[in-house]
Amino acid sequence: MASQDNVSRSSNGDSHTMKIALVTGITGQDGSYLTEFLLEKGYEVHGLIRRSSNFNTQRINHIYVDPHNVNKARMKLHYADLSDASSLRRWLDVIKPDEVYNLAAQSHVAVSFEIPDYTADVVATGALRLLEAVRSHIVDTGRTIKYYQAGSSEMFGSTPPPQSETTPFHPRSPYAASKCAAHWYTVNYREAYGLYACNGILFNHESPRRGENFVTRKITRALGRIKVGLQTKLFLGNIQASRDWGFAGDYVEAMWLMLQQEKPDDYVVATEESHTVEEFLEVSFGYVGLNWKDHVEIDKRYFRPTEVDNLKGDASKAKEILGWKPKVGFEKLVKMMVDEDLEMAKREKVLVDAGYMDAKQQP
Ligand code: NDP
Ligand code: GDR
Repeated sequence: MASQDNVSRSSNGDSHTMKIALVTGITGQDGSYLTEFLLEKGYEVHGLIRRSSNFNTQRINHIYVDPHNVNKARMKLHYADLSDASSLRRWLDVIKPDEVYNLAAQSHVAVSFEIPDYTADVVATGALRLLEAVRSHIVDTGRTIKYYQAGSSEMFGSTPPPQSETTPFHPRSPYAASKCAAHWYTVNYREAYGLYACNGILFNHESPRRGENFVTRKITRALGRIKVGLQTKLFLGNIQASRDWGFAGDYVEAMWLMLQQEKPDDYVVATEESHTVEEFLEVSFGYVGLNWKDHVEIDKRYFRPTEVDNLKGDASKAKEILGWKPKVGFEKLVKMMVDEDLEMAKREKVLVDAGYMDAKQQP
C-alpha cells in the first residue's frame, strides 16, 4: 500500500456535507478501530503515517481502497511525523479537517524508560506541535476544528483507585509524565485560545489488534502458540499489577462522542472493573483447558523501575454526559483475543509443518 496525497475538499466553511477527520496514529490499534467507526459514520478519514522501512499499515489494509478509485476511497494516507511540525501544518492546510484525533505516540510504558527523550518529543512536544498547527491554521483560515487528545490512565500512576477526572496525577514513567504534559497543553489551548479541545483519559483497552508486546496480547499470542505446540514457555514481569481493561472497539466511540458535545471537556473512559495480570492468565489459559502455572516464568527483565500497581476508573461523567458505556466485559474480551490468536497460531502451525517457517519465528 502506498501513501498518496489527493484530497477531496469538504469541510466546514466549504460546500460539502461529508465530515473530514484527520487521525494521527492511524496505523495503531485505536487508529484502525476509529477509522472503521468514522467511515461507518460517513466521514472521509485522512491518516498521517510515518515513514518506515517496512509497510506499517497491516491494521488498516482491510479498509484500504486504491486511491485511483476516487469515488470509493474515503480513507487517505499521508506521510508525516509528530516530530516534524512542518508536515503537521501542511496536511492541516491541505486536508482542512473538521476533527483532529491525536492518537500517535511512542505508547509503550516500559520502552519509555529506554528512550525517554524520544518519548517526550513525540508524546508531549508532538501534541504541542499539533495543537499549535491547529491553532495557527484556525487563525489563518477562520475555520473551526475540534481536537481530541489521547490521554491515559497512566497519568494517575501511584494515586490510588478509583480514578476520575478530579483525581490528581502522579505519573510513574517518562511516558506517563509526557502524557501529563500533553494533557495540560490541551487544557491550556482550550483556555487560552478557546480551542474546542478534549482530553480522553482512557484506561487500558485491548483487542486482537493490540501490539504484541503489551501484556494482554503477549499472553494470548503465546497461549495460542502453546496450545498448538509451537512453544512451551511464556516469560512475564509483575503479574500482580491490576488494570481496568476494556475493548478498544468500544473506546473509540467515546473519543468521537467527546467531539460531538456543545462544549469541550475532559473525560475518563473505563469499565470500572480491575483485574490483575494473574487473573488474565487464569481466565485465558483456563478457557483453553491449560494451567498457566505450567508455562509462565517470571523474568525480572520485564519489571519496570517504577510500577503502576492499581488502576480502576470511575467513568460516571462519560456515562452521564456522553451516554457512553462499554459493551464488552473482561471475560468476553479475553475470549475474543484468545479465539483470534488461536486461529493465528493454527495458521502458523500449517506453515511450520510444511517447512515454510521456523517454529521459533513469528510472522
Ligand atoms: P499503538 O502503539 O498501537 O499506536 C501508536 C500509533 O502512533 C501508531 O500508528 C504509530 O505508528 C504512531 N506513531 C508512533 N510514533 C509516531 C511519530 N513519531 N509520528 C507519527 N506517528 C507515530 O497505540 P494505541 O493505538 O494502543 O493507542 C493510541 C493512543 O492512545 C496512544 O497515544 C496511546 O498512548 C494512547 N492510549 C492508549 C491506551 C491503550 O490502552 N491502548 C490507553 C490510553 C491511552 P507505527 O504504526 O508506524 O508504529
Ligand atoms: P500499560 O500496559 O503499561 O498499562 O500501558 P502493558 O500491557 O504494557 O502492562 C500492563 C501491566 O502488565 C505488567 N506486565 C507486563 N507488561 C508487559 N508489557 N510485558 C510483560 O511481560 C509484563 N509482565 C507484567 C506491566 O508491568 C504492567 O503493570 C498501556 C499502554 O497502552 C499505554 O500506552 C496506555 O497509556 C496504558 O496502557 C493505559
